[in-house]
Amino acid sequence: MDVEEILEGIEAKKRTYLARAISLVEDGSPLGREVVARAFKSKKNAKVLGITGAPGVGKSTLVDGLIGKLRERGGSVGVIAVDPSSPFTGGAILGDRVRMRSRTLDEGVFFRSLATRGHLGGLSRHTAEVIVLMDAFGFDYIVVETVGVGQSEVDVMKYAHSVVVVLAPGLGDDIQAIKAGILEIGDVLCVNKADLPGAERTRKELEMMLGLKEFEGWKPPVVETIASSGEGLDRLLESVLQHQDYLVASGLLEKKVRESHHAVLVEYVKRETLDKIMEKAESDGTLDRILRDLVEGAGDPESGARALVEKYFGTTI
Ligand SMILES: Nc1nc2c(ncn2[C@@H]2O[C@H](COP(=O)(O)OP(=O)(O)OP(=O)(O)O)[C@@H](O)[C@H]2O)c(=O)[nH]1
Ligand SMILES: [Mg+2]
Repeated sequence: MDVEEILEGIEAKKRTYLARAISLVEDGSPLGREVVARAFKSKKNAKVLGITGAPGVGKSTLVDGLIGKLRERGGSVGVIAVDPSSPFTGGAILGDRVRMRSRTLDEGVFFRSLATRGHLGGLSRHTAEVIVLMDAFGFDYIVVETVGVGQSEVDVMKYAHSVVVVLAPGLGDDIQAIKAGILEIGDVLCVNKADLPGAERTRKELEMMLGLKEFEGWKPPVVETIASSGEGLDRLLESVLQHQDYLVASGLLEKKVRESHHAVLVEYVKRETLDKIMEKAESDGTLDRILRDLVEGAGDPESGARALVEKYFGTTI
């Protein structure tokens, strides 16, 4: 398969070509990179939603329910499930975590999971690239689900226009994680498992924390849901769509898009510089030599880094 054939397949909305392009991206193949670069130019402006939160709070169940609501409105949906903690792609663990129970036969829904394959930078970049491919394919909505509440989730959420942070009662760590900064990224806060004891308390804690913060323009609403029964899903979707409207009306969408391009650009520059330097230095033994010097006290990291940049770029930058 060549670039033209894959792009034509994607334009013609053939799912096998989209799947193939995503695999190429995951493999880091030059062909995949070329496809993404070309597909970028036929972007169609899908709405990108992010869903994040601690393991087991009900993200996948929520996504499944939201897909149902979006389908009722006639929208098509691409789903990307990102799992920074799992080294497996499509393996049993990830499969269980993210399986969309009822959507496998729906032509308007396309599901794909991405795992680390070793390095986190790659995962964030691959997510951005898969968003480009799904957008070129023409999905109305792209939903990105990430497991966990760490820095890599925050990185991935840069690509979403609206981010839903999901919590569930009884997970004390959740609130801690939020204090550590995840609140910064939530445009809508969802307290799922509202059928369980403690949901009320979690909601109140959130509202108290929100009350301590100042917001300009958009204050994240707190929405209670019971994803397993579908209760509250309409309100959740409504809040997300209101946020999208707000972004457009306030001109913030443009700023967000620009910021996400900036994040991707940084990832690409890293790949073109840092990743290449480290790969070369590792394969030709230079890294080994520099590290040995550091261990023996014969060198220092500053000079080592300069030597690496100079060696492979022929200049210090
Ligand atoms: N009681 C109750 N259980 C729920 C609710 N929503 C989801 N669950 C259950 O919680 C468990 C985890 O749900 P998932 O949707 O897989 O959660 P997740 O956040 O995607 O999990 P990870 O992908 O592993 O992080 C499942 O057994 C769900 O059936 C809810 O509203 N109430
Ligand atoms: Mg999940």
